[in-house]
Amino acid sequence: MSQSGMAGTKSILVINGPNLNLLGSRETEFYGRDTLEAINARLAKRAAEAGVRLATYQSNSESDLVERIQQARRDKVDFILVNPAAYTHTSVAMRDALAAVGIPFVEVHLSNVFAREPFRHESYFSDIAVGTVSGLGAKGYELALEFALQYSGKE
Ligand code: CA2
Repeated sequence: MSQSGMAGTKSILVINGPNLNLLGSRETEFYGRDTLEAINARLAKRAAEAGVRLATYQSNSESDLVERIQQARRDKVDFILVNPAAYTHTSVAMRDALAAVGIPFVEVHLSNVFAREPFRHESYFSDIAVGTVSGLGAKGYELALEFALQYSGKE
């Protein structure tokens, strides 16, 4: 169900967790060569084409990420794409924030977490997400955005 503030305008928030500000510089074998700025620019372009409001946010701080998720409810955000990064595997606080705001979300990972260390196989988010994308690189954000554009809550 859309909770859009401005009549008819869907609002989508993209949240990225710790160290994703370093994208494109190191560990390119896992995370690819795109910078976060480049990824966000592509998402913004697609959102503009679709007539949707899109905001992006990255933080290395768990508390700031929790605050931003809480803010999303006040902003009447309809859908969230979130890559919690390392907090995927540790953050009950981010999970609780997403559960509390009740905004549907897709969990996105650049790398295939299931092909990596066992500790990356556990997520505090997957069971409350609408779905997850893992291992498709930066394209995963774009595919998740396409899903969010079509999402009506009646799926
Ligand atoms: O595959 C993903 O998207 C991850 O969420 C990325 C996290 C990792 O802890 C998760 O298990 C899977 C790590 C993000 C670190 O990003 C960097 C980017 C460039 C250079 C170094 C780290």
